[in-house]
Amino acid sequence: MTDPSMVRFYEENGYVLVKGLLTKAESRAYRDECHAVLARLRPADPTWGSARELAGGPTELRHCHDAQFYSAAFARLMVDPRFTDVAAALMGSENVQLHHTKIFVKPAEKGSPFPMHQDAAHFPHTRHTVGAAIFHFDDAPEDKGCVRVVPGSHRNGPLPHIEEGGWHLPLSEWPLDAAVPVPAEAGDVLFFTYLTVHGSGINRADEARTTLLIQFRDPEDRPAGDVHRSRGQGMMLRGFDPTDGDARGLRP
Ligand SMILES: O=C(O)CCC(=O)C(=O)O
Repeated sequence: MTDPSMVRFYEENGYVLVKGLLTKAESRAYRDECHAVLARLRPADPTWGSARELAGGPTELRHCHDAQFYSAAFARLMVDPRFTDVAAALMGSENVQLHHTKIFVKPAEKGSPFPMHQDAAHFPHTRHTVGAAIFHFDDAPEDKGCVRVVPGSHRNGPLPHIEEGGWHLPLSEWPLDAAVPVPAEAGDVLFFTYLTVHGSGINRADEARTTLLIQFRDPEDRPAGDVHRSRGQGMMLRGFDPTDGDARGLRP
């Protein structure tokens, strides 16, 4: 799955879309699992305050943090070498450690957008190895609110974010429309660095957009602050942790 051109593209642009990492049948099964998990949970809408401003009307988002605690299917996916080998190659590390996971479902016709931001503003680290992998379990064309990126933006380092309305970049300086859409098909996985400026549009289509996001890091990268702790954080997805995780307060 990994080849040098993929790594070069990621280093240069801060993201890469890996086509067909999962089969269509696997994607369908994971999509069903996401919807089944959400159906068992109390509905919670994590739509950012500023997303409402972008949408100009009410939108909705369904989510579940730490998906692997709700279904073993996601625990298996997190350690699948098709994913972890790519994550390792892109980070340039043999070892891949979990930061957190989340399911997002953008409901049909009214799925919430995400204003442009860097994930680094939400959970800063000292070595900036943190990356995201968005698994697409159904097709995500532009009208379904696919992810949009600013290629090369990771090279400018962390940018100041506005706290109010969800920790994002100023809406007028970073319009969603100016970012490059990355439409994806079921089974594709979008990898991007936590410094890559990204966001996503409204789902206006007649089908939900269903994704799982896995945030990962090199275990030798340290959080710059005690923020955004999640269940299972620090779990090794590939290789081993060469540091003293206990000393870093990873044990609850
Ligand atoms: O799933 C999306 O559309 C974007 C999610 C995102 O930007 C995030 O969780 O940081």
